[in-house]
Amino acid sequence: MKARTLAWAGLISCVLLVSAQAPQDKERIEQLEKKVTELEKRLKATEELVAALNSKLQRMQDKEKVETCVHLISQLDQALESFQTDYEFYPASGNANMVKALTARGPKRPVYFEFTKDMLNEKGEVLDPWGHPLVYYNNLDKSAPKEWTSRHKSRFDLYSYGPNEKDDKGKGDDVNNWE
Ligand SMILES: [Ca+2]
Repeated sequence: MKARTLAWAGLISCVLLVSAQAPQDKERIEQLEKKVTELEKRLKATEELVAALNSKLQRMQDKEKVETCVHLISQLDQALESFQTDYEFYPASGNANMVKALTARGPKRPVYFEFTKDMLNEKGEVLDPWGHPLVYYNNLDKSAPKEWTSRHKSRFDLYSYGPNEKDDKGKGDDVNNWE
């Protein structure tokens, strides 16, 4: 009998203890939930910041690459003019034809343009800073595709696909030698 009373008393004290702690636990859980929500917000904000920084970095890299590309096209333009001065014609259309002609030894100079290995692909085409071959059309040899609208009628058109890495036929973000 005594043992039973003691057991009941123990059980009642446990219930009382749990019910006494319950509001505190609830509060604690709520606090923890708040913290989790706060951390989730912070994480989201951090992710957004990282995305914004990556986008800014990408734009900066693209800007740098565009400048490099403009410089490369301008240098090739000059080299092609030097070639024309010596031979009185421009190299035949096609990137690899241009590279081949410009690396041939001219009568007045060793080569018209020195390409480093990393500037060329396995087909011997010169690449833009995004790794795509430049497009070169000699507008006098009439070998450009029919749909091509030549800009330098009596010279050549040279362009890069630009930062979007897509052929916009010299328009859009393409980097070219006529604008
Ligand atoms: Ca483009």
